[in-house]
Amino acid sequence: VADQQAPAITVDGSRLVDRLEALAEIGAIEGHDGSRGSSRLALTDDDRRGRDLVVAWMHDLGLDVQVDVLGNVVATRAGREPGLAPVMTGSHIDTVRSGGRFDGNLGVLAGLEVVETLDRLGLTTLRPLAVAFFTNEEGARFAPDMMGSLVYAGGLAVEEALGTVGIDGVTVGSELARIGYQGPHPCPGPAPHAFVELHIEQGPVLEQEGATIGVVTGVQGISWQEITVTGESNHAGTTPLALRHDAAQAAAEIVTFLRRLATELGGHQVATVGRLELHPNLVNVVAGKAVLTVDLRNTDEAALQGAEHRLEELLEAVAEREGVVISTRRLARFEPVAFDERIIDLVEAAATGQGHPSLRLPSGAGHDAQMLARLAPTAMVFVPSHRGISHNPAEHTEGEHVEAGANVLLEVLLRLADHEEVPEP
Ligand code: HGY
Ligand code: MN
Ligand code: MN
Repeated sequence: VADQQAPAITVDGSRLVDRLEALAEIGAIEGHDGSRGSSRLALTDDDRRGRDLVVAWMHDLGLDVQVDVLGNVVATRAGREPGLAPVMTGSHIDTVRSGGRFDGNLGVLAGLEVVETLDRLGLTTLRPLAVAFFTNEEGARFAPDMMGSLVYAGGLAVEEALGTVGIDGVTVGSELARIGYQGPHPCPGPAPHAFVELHIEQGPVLEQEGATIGVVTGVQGISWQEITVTGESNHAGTTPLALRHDAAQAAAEIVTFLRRLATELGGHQVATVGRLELHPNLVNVVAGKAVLTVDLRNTDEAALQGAEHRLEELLEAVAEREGVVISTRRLARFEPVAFDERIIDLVEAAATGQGHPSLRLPSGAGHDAQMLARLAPTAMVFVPSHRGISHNPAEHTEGEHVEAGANVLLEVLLRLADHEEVPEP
């Protein structure tokens, strides 16, 4: 009898969507348009509740769950050859304050769905499979972003990470202990054989191009800094313009300069002022102080450095003109990362073989894969974000795209864990 083509192994998309909805209920928030998202800032009680739910699912699936000193959680499914390094997948389950239901969560829960699918079919891969979620991927409360995976990959010392003070004045270490997730396992963590992360695109490209699967080639460079402008508070009514040292005026010039700079540089250059605080923040007082954050990104490292330099020059000019003192504090700096060509090809082949239109593209957002790429051959699978919206309760990905992404992830993980050898880095 001819060798029958084994029916393709597929995930249970509705079970995956159900888990996404259940996790989204923790720290649930409502957008102005009635959409529902989640707010689970890293190491808050809502993050703890989200962690507890996902860890319970990991235990239900019989996985060996390990928590490390930064609260990274790695759940491992035994392979036929236990001594082999696992093929790892995963992402994050912390969110920004205005988070959606898919950012990060999809990658972690799709990993659990892959495990449950293999269990249902009684399949055991040659290599162990690991599903991870990393601490504080967002970096919104404690900078830098991808903190947990950065420490896991050996890019940031444990003590430095634990001592990081958040925007609310508490440290990572104290919050990690408070929520009960300071585990025993050391960082840097063991290098996996390979790492593949499923994530929503969070941008408009796949939807605009009619592609279901994004074959991610790499992640762009990220530069975060906090800028403090110190002027002089004064009376809004009596102070002549020429005598003002107005921190709000200086901050506004920085914000408008950055939009002009990104427009001028073009390409993938983007610039964002996400946080802006004035002091004393009162209607009749010239602002004596402003604290703002700048997020610069580009796929090209030289162009990103150029943008940083242009900003430095602007800050000097504004300080001179307005008679204010401007200081900066580095919050994060990651160079662009290129993913592993072999795994990129595996992702593309799986998408094509499953009949999904795919597109190669760089990631505009930072991801844990950006850090794991320091340890092992790494790549990512994207699925479309409706209208490219993310970091917003309106973030949405169609159920069929969730399922397609998980099926591509399943096939790539099986090839890495069973058939295809990926050359050691
Ligand atoms: O900032 C980022 O790109 C990611 O959402 N942490
Ligand atoms: Mn994310
Ligand atoms: Mn995010």
